[in-house]
Amino acid sequence: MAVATSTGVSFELTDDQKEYRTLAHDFAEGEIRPVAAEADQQSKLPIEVLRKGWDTGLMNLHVPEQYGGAGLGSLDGVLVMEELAWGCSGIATSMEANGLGAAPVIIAGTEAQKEKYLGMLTEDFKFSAFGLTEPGAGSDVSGIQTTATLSEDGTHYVINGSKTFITNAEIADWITIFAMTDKSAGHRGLTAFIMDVKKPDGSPADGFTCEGHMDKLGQRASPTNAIAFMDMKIPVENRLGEEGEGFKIAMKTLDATRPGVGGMATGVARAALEYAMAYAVERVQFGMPIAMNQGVNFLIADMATNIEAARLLTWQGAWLHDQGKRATLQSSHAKRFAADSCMSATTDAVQIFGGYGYTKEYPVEKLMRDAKIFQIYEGTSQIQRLVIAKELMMPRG
Ligand code: COS
Repeated sequence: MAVATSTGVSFELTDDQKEYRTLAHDFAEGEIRPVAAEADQQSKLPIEVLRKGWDTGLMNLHVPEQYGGAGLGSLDGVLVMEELAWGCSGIATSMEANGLGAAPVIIAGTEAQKEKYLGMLTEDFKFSAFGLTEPGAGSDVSGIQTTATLSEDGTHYVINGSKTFITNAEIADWITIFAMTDKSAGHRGLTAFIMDVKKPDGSPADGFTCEGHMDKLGQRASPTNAIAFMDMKIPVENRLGEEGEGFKIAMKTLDATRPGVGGMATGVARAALEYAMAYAVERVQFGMPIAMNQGVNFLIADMATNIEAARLLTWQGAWLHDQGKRATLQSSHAKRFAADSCMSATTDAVQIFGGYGYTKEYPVEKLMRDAKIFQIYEGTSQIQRLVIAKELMMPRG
C-alpha cells in the first residue's frame, strides 16, 4: 500500500495507483463529461457510458479478483472515485453504487453467496443496490419497519415493507436489504438479506415493486427509487450473517464506503475550483481580471486548501481500512469534511461566476446542486458529527 513505508508516512502513490487514476481521469474526460449536462437536464442515466466503464474495469472496484472484480483496495478506489466524480458525480454515483450493494456481501457473505452474487456483477453487466433507508427511518437505522418473518418450515423469509432513496434500484438485479426479524430487539433485531428483484425474463420478482426515477435537485443522472415488498419470499440461504447482525453489517458497510463519498466530493470540489480559476483570470471587471481581487483570491485559496485537506482525510480513512483497522472515526471525518467543503467550494464557484454562474449556460450551478447530496447520503453531516463525537468520547475499539 502506497502511503505506508517502513520509515513512517508517505504521500507518494504507487505506479499502479497512478495508472488507475489516469485511466479513470481519461474515462471521465472522454466519456463522462461530454454527456454530463444532457444527462443532468434529462434526468437520465447514460447507460452506454456505464457499459463502457464496466468494459474498462472501472466498475466493481472492490470485488475481489477471485470473483471477477478489480480487487482494488480502499485507497485505490477513492482515487478512481475522485476522478469519475470530477467528470459527473451523478454518473459516478451510479457507476459505483454496486460497491455499496456488494459491500455487505463482501463483509458478511458465505463463499456460495459471494460466488453467486459478486460473480453476477462481474460476469455480466448487472447491478446491485443497497436497501437500508425507509420513509420513516433514514438516520435512525434501528427504526426500520420492514419485517422479515421466517416461514414455518424454515425454508424462506417473507418480507413486507418499503424502502426509499435507493440508488440504481430500477436497474438492479439484486438488492441488499435490511429488515427486522425481531422488532422488540431494537438494533439487535435487524437482519441483512440478498434479495433477487428480477425474474430470469427481466420482469420484477413476485411481490416487488419499484417506482420511477425521482426528480431530484442534483446528481440527476443517477436513478433514485422507492421500492416496496409485499409478501416477498427470500430463501433462507440468502440471509447475510445471522439474524440480528444486520445493524453491524450496515455500519461496517458505511465505514467502508464513506471514504469513497469523500473521494467523490473532493472530485466535484476540484472541478469547481478549476472552472472558477479559469473564469477568474478571463473575466474582466473594472479594467482587470477579477482574479486580481483579493476577495476572489481568498475564495480560491480556501477552496484549494479544503480540497487538499479533504483528500488527505479521505486517503487516511481509506488507508486505515486497507490495513484492516477500524476506520469509523476517520471515515466520518473524511465524509463530513469533504462533503461540507464540496458544498462551500461549489457555492463559491457560483459566486465567482456571478450571474452567469447561476445559469445553466455554465457548469458550476450543476456542481452546486450535485454537491448537496454529499451532505445527506450515506449519513448526513450531522450524523457524521455524532459518530465522531461518540468515537472520541466512547471508543469501542
Ligand atoms: N462498526 C461495527 N459496529 C458498530 C459500528 C461500526 N461502525 N457502529 C456501531 N456499532 C455497534 C455498536 O458497537 C453497538 O453494538 P452493541 O449492540 O453490541 O452494543 C451497536 O452497533 C449500536 O451502536 P450505537 O449505539 O452507536 O447505535 P446508535 O443507534 O446510537 O447510532 C448511528 C448509530 C446514528 C451512528 C447510525 O444509526 C448511523 O450511522 N446512522 C446513519 C445511517 C445512514 O448513513 N443512513 C444513510 C442511508 S445509507 S445510503
